[in-house]
Amino acid sequence: MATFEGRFTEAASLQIGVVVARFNDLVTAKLLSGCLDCLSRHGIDTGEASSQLDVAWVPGSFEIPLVAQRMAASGRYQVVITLGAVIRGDTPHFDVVVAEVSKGVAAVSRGSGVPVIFGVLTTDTMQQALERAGIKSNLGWSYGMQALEMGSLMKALP
Ligand code: INI
Repeated sequence: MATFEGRFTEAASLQIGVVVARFNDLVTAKLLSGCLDCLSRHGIDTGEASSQLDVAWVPGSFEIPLVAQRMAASGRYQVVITLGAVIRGDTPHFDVVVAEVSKGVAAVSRGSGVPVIFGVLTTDTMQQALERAGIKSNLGWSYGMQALEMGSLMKALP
């Protein structure tokens, strides 16, 4: 029997692409900074001149799957992280955007074979989103951990 697990100590061998939505950037910029903090403290070079990490900004979460697909298909990245914040407010647009981004990210991941981390917050209020982006904890950090784990696991699997 073989058991496969991702490690958090293989950052040196990972190239990571991040797609982040500008919509609700009060939230998404905080998710990005939590995510980069996690990656940096695990050994990923997150500096301006880094050749290990690229960040692509898109207008909103609806556009995330297209750019994640381009990154995954490039062959350059072992893992792609998506970051967004869809806040219900009073608009039915919420359901459309959430359905498209969630299904789209899953389809990109399965279709490309590259793990794509789903870091899109879906909340009823801005307050709830901010709580998940740093006021209470920063889920951006968790998405960074999940990226390291999946990048490592996919390398380990036959
Ligand atoms: N995009 C988001 O990332 N979050 C939202 O809450 C949101 N709402 O509520 O409308 C949102 N809309 C924009 C959408 O993602 C696209 O950028 C836009 O429709 C253009 O295609």
